[in-house]
Amino acid sequence: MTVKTLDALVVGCGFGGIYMLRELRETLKLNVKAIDMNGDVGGTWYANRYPGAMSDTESYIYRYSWDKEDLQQQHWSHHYIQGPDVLAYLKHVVDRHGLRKDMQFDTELISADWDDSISQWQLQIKHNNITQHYVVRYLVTALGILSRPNYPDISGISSFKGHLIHTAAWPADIDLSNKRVGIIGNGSTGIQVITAIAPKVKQLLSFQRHPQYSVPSGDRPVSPEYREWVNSNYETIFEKVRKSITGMGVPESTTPFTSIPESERTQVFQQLWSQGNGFRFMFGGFSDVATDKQANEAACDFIRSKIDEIVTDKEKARKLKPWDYHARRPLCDGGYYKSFNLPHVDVVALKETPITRIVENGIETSIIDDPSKTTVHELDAIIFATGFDAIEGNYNRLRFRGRDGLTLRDKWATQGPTSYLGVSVPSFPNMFLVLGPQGPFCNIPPAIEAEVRLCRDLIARAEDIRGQEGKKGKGVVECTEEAEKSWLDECERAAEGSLFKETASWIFGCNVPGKTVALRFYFGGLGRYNEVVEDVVKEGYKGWVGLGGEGSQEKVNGRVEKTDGVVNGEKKEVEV
Ligand code: NA7
Repeated sequence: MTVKTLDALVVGCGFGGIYMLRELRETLKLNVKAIDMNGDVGGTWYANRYPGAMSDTESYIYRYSWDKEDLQQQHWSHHYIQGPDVLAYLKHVVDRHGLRKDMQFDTELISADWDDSISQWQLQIKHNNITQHYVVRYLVTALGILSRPNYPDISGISSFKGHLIHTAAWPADIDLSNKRVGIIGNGSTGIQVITAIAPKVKQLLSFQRHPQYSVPSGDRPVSPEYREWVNSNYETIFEKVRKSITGMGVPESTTPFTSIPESERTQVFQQLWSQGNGFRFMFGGFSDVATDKQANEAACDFIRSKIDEIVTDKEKARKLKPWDYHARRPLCDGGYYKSFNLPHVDVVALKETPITRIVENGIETSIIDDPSKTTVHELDAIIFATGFDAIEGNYNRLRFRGRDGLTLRDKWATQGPTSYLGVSVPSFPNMFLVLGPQGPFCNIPPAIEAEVRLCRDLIARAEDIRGQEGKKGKGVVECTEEAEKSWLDECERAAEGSLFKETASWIFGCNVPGKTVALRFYFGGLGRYNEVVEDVVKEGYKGWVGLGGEGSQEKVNGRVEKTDGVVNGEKKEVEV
């Protein structure tokens, strides 16, 4: 068997994997490779090429902050970036930094086993149906939090004779014009697809379980003056983003809802609505919409009144109006509710008329009070906009076996996925997760940057220690159970009082039947997360052993000095 050695393998070539590869190769000068199951770079943006895909972060911060020259040169036409433009940007970054030569596509990690005898990871990866074996010191997983598609558990799916499409695997050649289309799911993805395809299809039915609160995106072209302002202020802009709660580039209010007169509150919501952006609406006017029931209900009422204003058919408006807290991921759109004014667009309220099964020519629903009365909605295509097995979905699909044979799947089976600061798991030495569980809930690129830098610095420290110890040094770094526990406690504290906790969504794992419902994010904000990381680093990487911090090198190496099998760091192929 041929075993190739590398210093590090990065799994995933999306936002996280690209930056990690760059840092390990350019900053740490390691021999590193990045692999991805997809046919090219882009991660979630590669897979989710559905019509209407768009980032809802201000475009000038939905990007890397570290290439200052590129920030000045790479322009966006609009305030929000469309999916194809995000993909083009990531390809541009990869080519600009010559990263492609260390990337391998259509390549899947199959298993990763920690080998205590050599203090390295034994990996199996598959490319063109051929399994390859690698031995690496560092394993970095940038698998994406929203990348394993969630298919609904509805009977009869395979009997459908028309097109079956998941938004996270959108076929390049599908033409939906003149088709009768049913779409299941109206989260962030569903409302984007509905808005984009409604004017083009023959008929569109939204099969909706929970109606959603959405506000206008406010997208518009970027003026030259605005662009100039952004270019001249990038340092300050990114500094503010790193210190903010959401990292979204929207103002974050410190004004409690009840602190201003009742007569002025609607006006605040109206102003937010006119400016656009779901995060601005939730965080920009009042500080407590996500935590205070009265503030939240007022926000809900405001959006419900807008639905009544926009949607002319009273019955459609009734079905589209949400009743629960406005405490899922905030949404925005480019005319979602208005789409239902088109005569060929309608909503099927699944709480009243649930899906009984999928049949060969469409979706069958019944009536909640009389299940014997069924209706078949005839369709040419069914779109599943049913989201993802988020956060741990891709980890559970693979085999990660850490110290003493423990698999990540088993470790996470009962209490849900856990980590220390989103990047490290006890008993999984020298494994670094980009956007693992309990990372900050915020705009993704700045969260990725924070986590990649932390992983890079941990690896750099491990490399230093390995160097100091001479050829026999292993440079093994691992977080402790206590550190993970204390971070989980901190995450629980930060989520206390959040209405998100009381509202079922993918954020807590409620969207996949059988998934453990648990806290999967840090709700303390990106700024606070960055402060915690800074403190941890100042305290000698508190919580990790093997880096000269609170633990000792001996403590970790004591466990791994059992044998002296050395494959370390050789940049060549070896036969074993
Ligand atoms: P989401 O936000 O998880 O939305 C999935 C949607 O699919 C949501 O409306 C669900 O209804 C619906 N769904 C899921 N399963 C079913 C079944 N079995 N029957 C009917 N409806 C179902 O995924 P998205 O892709 O929209 O967004 C995920 C993130 O990606 C988003 O937050 C952005 O950050 C990018 P439910 O609300 O559960 O009743």
